[in-house]
Amino acid sequence: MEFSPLQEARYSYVPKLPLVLRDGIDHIAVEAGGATESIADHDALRALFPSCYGKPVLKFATGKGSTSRKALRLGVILSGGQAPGGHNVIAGIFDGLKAGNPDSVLFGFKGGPGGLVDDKAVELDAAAIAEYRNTGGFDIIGSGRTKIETPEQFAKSAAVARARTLDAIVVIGGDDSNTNAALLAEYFLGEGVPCSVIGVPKTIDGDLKNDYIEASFGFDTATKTYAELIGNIERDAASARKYWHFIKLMGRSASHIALECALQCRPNVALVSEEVEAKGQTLAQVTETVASSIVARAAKGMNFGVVLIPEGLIEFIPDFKALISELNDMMAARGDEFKAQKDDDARVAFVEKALAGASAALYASLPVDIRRQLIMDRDPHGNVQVSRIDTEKLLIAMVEKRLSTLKAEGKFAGAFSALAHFFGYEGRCAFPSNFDADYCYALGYSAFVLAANGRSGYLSSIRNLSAPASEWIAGGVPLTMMMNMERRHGSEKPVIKKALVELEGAPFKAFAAARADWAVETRYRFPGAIQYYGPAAVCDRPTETLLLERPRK
Ligand code: FBP
Repeated sequence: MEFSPLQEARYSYVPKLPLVLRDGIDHIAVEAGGATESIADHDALRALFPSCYGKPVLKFATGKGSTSRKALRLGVILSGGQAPGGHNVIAGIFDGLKAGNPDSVLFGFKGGPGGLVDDKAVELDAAAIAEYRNTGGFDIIGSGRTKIETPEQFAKSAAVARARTLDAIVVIGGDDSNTNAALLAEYFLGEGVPCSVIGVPKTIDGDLKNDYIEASFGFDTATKTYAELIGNIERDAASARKYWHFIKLMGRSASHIALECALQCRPNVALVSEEVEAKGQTLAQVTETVASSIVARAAKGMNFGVVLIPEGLIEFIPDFKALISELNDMMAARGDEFKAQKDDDARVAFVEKALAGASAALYASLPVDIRRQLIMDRDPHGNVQVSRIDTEKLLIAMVEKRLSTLKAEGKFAGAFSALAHFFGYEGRCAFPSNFDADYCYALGYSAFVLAANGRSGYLSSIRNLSAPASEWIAGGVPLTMMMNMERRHGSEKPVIKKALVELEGAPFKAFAAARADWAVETRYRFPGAIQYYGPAAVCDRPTETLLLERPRK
């Protein structure tokens, strides 16, 4: 394979570690805090996690180390959607492992958690790792969305851990995958399987965060990639002055990506699903937000603009949410009948008959493509695959309708020509930014230290991220500490709580303070491409979200 010049150059990039991880593993002391509690539902979670519940938060400090120097056997799994930096997590684990003992072995389970259940693994050696250092993608071992949930799957995972005499398994994943990691850790402890389970916080969506996890990896690179593209489109819009660009941005549930891109690029409109839900806005009201910017700008002779739409929007619009939950229930209850329909048209007709009341009316009012997209397969965790629903086109159709009414009423005299875009997959496998390259390598190294200290049921944690890497704080957070009980598929389940955009948080407040001006004027900001070489102020700068949420003291 021929490498691009950037790929060649990135192979020799040396990720920056926090100082505490630089002095060698004999000098890493593991400091433990007091007993912890879950964020809610203490009794239920204590009962479900008798071995893991209440463990202390761990912090690594420079001092007398306790990390084992014995040869270890570790397994690693990439789980869920790709996020830039996954390869560096594996490189960090590998380098830590080999620094501990050159005879240690790292296995990569192929294709996600399913690779553990089916024992599909490959040994990762120095040559294999070298080819993937500082590159995007998850292709070193592949990823998957299998959920380990049945007793058979747990038993098979335990048998694999035993047969391979694994000391630890590191699960690199988002909230659902790390919930799975917590269950696996508990199962292993309960069954006496001598194998730790450690998680690593991954997801471009940015919704796996809390007091101890400041950011999930991949969010930095993905948002910078989208922001570059949005900035370029803004320039084009302001040059051509004839198009409104409707840009849907990935992020299955939370709007962190859309909000971060808005802070970086200052578009005319950016919708935030969490606000839509909090205000109980209908689709018509959301349409009005966009239409009013178009009307105001047209009055100033600007028939162009940029609108950012979070991928998960429709699930936050109350009437849509009700429709989706009725669809889920109906598809679960009458799944066989539904699947027996001969084609898409028949399935749509079947659903139209099966629904009732307001949901039936809403479903029938939607463009046929959207009706089809809403009944596509759910993912293994039961989520609607929102990245496959053309919300941006739905919104364009709604806005067009509204503008023609306003035109007829003499309230809009401008022109409206819209283009639809969806940015998602473009950002998930980009070369990790310096921030993500460093952060991921440190997360991996830290996961190794946790494993080599025999800790289980922890999420690798690197904090103080708005400071330079040398000042980052490494350690581990008990997975149960981030959990609560939520209703899933009709019953109460323990899950890691998803972090949605907080309307009282600094990023949203900064956006809300400026958006009225952006809606009418042209205040575009052009972030440009990710820079890997050059001044730290340009190359190592974290996201606006992180800088606003964790201002440097
Ligand atoms: P994770 O939560 O697994 O990190 O995945 C996030 C995501 O990229 C979402 O933003 C998107 O909705 C979804 O994955 C797309 O899933 P798929 O890769 O299966 O198309």
